[in-house]
Amino acid sequence: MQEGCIFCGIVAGDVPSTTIAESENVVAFRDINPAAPVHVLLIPKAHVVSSAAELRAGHGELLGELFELAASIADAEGLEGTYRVIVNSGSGSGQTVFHLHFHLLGGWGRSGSFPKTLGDETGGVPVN
Ligand code: DGP
Repeated sequence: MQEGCIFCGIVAGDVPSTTIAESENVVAFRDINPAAPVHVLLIPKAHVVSSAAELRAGHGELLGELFELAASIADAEGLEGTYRVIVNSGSGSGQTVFHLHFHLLGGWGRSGSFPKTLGDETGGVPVN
């Protein structure tokens, strides 16, 4: 637990959140400011690293666990395998909370109404 970290506060139960799923080392809760019909944050329970730039090969098992939980949440939310997982690393990319987290975004439906530019959900950077 890192002093002053809002996500550590959520894991500890000191900060309220809508937790929807957890596994041994990962917890998932709804984003307070949703940018898609389904917007869930997945975080390691421990303050392992502050941002994705600090991830190393040794974190592989944790990341596998996290992506497995993301897939099961997507199933439970009816996303049928159609979703985005986004990670902002560094304040210049839009990162505002410095406890590693992944955004699971989806629920746009099959209408083709999903954002065509990567990052539209959180800022907007053209893909091409
Ligand atoms: P990022 O910009 O990638 O660092 O994403 C941080 C996200 O965390 C942002 O979408 C808003 C969300 N957030 C910040 N504080 C809270 C909180 O206290 N509760 C919840 N549920 N989400 C939060």
